[in-house]
Amino acid sequence: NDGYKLWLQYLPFENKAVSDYYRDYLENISISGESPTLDIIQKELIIASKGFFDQQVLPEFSKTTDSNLTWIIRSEDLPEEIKGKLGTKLSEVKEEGYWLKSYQGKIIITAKTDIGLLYGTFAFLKAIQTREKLENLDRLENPKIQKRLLNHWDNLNRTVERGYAGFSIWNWHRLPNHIDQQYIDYARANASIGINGTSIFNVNSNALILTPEYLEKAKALADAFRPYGIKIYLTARFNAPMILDSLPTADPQDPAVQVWWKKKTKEIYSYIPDFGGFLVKADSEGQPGPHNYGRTQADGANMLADAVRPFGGIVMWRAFVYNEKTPTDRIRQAYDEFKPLDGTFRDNVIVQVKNGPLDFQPREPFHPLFGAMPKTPLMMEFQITKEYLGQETHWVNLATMWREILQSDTYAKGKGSTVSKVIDGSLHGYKLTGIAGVANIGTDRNWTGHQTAQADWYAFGKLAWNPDANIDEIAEDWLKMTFSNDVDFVATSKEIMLRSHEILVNYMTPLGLHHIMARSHHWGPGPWVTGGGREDWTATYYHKASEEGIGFDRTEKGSNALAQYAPEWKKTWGDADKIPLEYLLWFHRVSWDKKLSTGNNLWTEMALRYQKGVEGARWMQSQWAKMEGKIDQERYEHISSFFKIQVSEAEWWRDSCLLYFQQFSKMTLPPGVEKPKHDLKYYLNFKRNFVPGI
Ligand code: BDP
Repeated sequence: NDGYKLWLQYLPFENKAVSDYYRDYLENISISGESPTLDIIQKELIIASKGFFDQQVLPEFSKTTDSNLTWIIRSEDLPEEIKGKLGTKLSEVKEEGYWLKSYQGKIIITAKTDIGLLYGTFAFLKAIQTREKLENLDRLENPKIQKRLLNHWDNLNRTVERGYAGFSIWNWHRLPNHIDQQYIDYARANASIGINGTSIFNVNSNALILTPEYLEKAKALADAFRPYGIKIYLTARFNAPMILDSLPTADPQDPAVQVWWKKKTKEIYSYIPDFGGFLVKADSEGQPGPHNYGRTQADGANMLADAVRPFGGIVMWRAFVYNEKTPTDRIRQAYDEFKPLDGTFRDNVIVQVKNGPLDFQPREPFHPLFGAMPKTPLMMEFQITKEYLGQETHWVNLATMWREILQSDTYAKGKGSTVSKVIDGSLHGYKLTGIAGVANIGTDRNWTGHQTAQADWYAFGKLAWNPDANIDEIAEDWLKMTFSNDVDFVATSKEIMLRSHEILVNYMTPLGLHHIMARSHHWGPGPWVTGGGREDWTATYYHKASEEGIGFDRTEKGSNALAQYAPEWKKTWGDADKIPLEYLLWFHRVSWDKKLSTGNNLWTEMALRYQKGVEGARWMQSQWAKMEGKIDQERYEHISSFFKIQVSEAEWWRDSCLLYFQQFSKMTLPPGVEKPKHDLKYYLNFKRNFVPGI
């Protein structure tokens, strides 16, 4: 088992009793109606049964409901009598929702749309995979967020920006004629977790993607994904009119530019009638944008919004806008730029905001734009690929980090104004809602490099469907569906998952440290990174370590980025004695001998946390070792070997960071912290072994 089947393993039932129990529901199934999506439902049930029953049982399908125990049927087609019995609750099922209902000994999977039926079928199969009792099933679900997207940062040459699982799965050369089975399995996996959109190209875009040759390829993918409820989106390079048609400008106020985008958009819709819209990275890290013409982000976004509006498309405009001219603090820029524009965007624009104000660090406070733009829909951007979290070889459960962000309180409308309520639209009454995850998928057989990084893809989908979903349950379901229902296995592995994020933060960036990774490729420690063209791309800019202390003062005495948050936060985060230690050095600059709430001084606390992180990684490894024999050997060993990397890299982070910071603290390592394996010089030179990155 190489992991290719993800969480859709449909592993054989463990014994006859379990098999007999579910058999009745899987043997005879009625599917009312006809459509490509209903065909997919049928196929999925066959795949599942083949797995569950080891090829021994195949479902029989009928169009009529009759005696079958499982019904898959649109709500409008339900027999009147049953409609009556189900009552008004039936009308609570919305466009993409479904209702899984046990009714007089049958299981009824009903929905308004065929996509709802597909989601309902996956929910039914999940109930079986996780060994739920079916008799009392009563699950009515509607997605809380409308646009649930993966963002691929895939390039035309098939490299993937910040991709750690091989090359891009989009084989541009073979498209549009060859639709690889992997595309179909990709669509199945996404549909099984409710993802309904995919932006297939890098945000650092290439205008070529908008040319007929590539539109034809995108169309082929769109056609393949449509019956799975997945729409295609494309990234728009802001100066595409200049690149593709030699226009003298890309100024959004220039009528010729506006006409160009309108024509281009019409052309895209002629290939893909249900094209979702554009995703744009502008005025950031060298990407062209409205700033080049003295225009605002709203000017740029609105021009594209007007082009897609006649076709029902949207524009996802990223808030990751910053430049090298940051006077004091890079992390202030997005808020300073976007907040004054609140209410000036067209209603088919949604601003896509990263979870934190810097850039996908192992831990950041939530982005202050959440809660600050009541008149402009904001969507969340999470990074599923682990650029800053050990890339593909560290096991870290990202859902834990995402929950921390989603459940953070913005106080925008008083206590309880969580980020999740901002993005599900309920707080400000947004008409458009969305969430995006930067995909961690590549050509590796197991899709994601680390077997357990599949869990991040899975959890992203689940949180996109419901940002308040319980992440313990998500982890547990994923383990059962992916590996085994063995009680010990699930309990032990779940504990590893749920503790993994804090462990990683401890061995990488404890106490609110951030951006201390190696330059450019971002793999491994680099607290010494300094100089070069851009200060805001160095580590020293962020930690500011000296003999006096360490940390970035973001209070009123410093950059005052803290003022971008609600005043309630000032009370705790603004006070170095009250702030949770997790964020201390993010907001404060403190002396090495400062006494902390733990009773330790800063230096001792930092050293102990690094040590704790390493011990945590070793604990994860030793817990995992006990899992041998409980799952297939192939995946067990794959994960075991990655643990060797994770533990040694945790030690590398601890040793090199402590040696580096010790130059400033000038204090000895406290008891309990292991002596570094090498001297600082070794770690400084070590970086030379890496090719400066993509
Ligand atoms: C940073 C990545 C860079 C991306 C950028 C972005 O290092 O490769 O292009 O984010 O989100 O995290 O645009």
